[in-house]
Amino acid sequence: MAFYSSKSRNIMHHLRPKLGPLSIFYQSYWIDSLSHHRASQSATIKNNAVSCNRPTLFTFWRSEHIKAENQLDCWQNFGEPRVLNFPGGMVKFTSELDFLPESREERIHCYRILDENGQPTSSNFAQITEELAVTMYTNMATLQTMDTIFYEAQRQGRISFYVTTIGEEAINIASAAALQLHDPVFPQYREPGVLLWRGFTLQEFANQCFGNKNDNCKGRQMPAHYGSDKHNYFTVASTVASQVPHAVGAAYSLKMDRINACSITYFGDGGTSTGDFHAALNFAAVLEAPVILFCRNNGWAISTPIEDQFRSDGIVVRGQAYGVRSIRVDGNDALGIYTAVRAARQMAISEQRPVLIEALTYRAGHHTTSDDSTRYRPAEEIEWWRVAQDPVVRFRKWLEKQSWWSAEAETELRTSLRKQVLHAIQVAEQVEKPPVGDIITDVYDTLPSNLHEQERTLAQTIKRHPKDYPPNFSY
Ligand SMILES: Cc1ncc(C[n+]2csc(CCOP(=O)(O)OP(=O)(O)O)c2C)c(N)n1
Ligand SMILES: [Mg+2]
Repeated sequence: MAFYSSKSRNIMHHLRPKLGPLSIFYQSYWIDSLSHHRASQSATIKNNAVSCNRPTLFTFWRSEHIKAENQLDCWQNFGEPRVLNFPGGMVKFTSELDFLPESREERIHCYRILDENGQPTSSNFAQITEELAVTMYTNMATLQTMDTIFYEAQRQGRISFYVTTIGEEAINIASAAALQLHDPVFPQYREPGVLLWRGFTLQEFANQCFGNKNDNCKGRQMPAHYGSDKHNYFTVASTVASQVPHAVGAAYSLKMDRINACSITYFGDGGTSTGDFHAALNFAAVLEAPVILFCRNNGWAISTPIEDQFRSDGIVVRGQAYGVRSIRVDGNDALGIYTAVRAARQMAISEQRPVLIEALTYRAGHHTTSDDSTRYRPAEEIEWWRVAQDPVVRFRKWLEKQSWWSAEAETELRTSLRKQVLHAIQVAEQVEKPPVGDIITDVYDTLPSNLHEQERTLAQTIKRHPKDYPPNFSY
């Protein structure tokens, strides 16, 4: 700081006699441009076009700071300086002892198109064709059916674990619909709908949950920890938010290779309490990485409510704190989410910048099958969100208003989906488990000796205690 001030003073000392009254002009220019920047800093979506007439307050190039002419306004007129030319841009001085308040007077607004009755509240959304809208709806219904039946299968002891997306179907499907297959996805664990949208079949989901020999993870992951190279969907790692820095790194790599794509990562409100989230956000901002940081703020991190998680106005304000363009959307409005993610993708790629989306929603199911959420939250609260705010019903109402969907189509779809999911489970259950030896393949070219030793011990244990292992458990 002292260095910058003394450097500025020296330059000014040499230049002031040459510039005379011009120096006053420079100062008022800077002050005007500061207030202009503040007024125009929000990015808006109007008439389906993204409008971001927004020079940033922050100057990117440090060298701007030491350009001689920029120093003039700091120390002119033989009086007190009115602005400080500091790395990052001009800073106005003030004699007001004003602490920034901990929050704004009004909470950040939430972008929403469809109200609870599926009625559009404005025409400010991306137009979608009947075909796309119906495909989105059938995918949301598929996800719902898969959740219901897989959950029951866990309760019957047929699979060991499951995670539902109940209440977050719109987030899953509408965001996926706004992306392209070549946009890599870094999921937390409550976004299987993105993979479903990309073509992962019900059979593949079932194979993974049963960990059978057709499971593309070879039975080496917990159920519901899907991943698929083919679908550009990185494998779920349920260490929350550990995937966020990976997504930023991948986005930076896309940028370096000049690939016309962005990466996307999903994480929960709880995930934002990790160091990984903050480090990733800052890296994304500084590297100008084309990444969409999608936060599903569903009110709960297992039994921890958001009031015990943070005191900021949700997550959206944190984006701005790190210099990342951000928006808050209604997580139960498929049209709103689709529009916001499409716009975010366009900005991320064309402007090479990160965008943060906070979707307000509610985890209407238990955290996982290992949880009973009625132990820590009122049943009426769950019911209100599950029924009155159901994103699938809301979207269906809109489809019906468009005459794109009917009661008959609904009955037919639901009957067919139930059959398909049950069939996938029955098939997956019959398929034998992968060979135990697979547990140590695919990592090393040449197996290290300690793994050889563990392999031998495991084989002996299975031989000694055959009853503790399934009959078709082959080595
Ligand atoms: C780094 C880390 N810390 C703690 C956990 C234990 N844990 C598993 S899920 C979870 C809650 C995450 O909540 P949130 O990010 O809001 O996602 P949600 O489950 O609500 O979708 C926690 C704390 C974990 N898996 N990883
Ligand atoms: Mg949560």
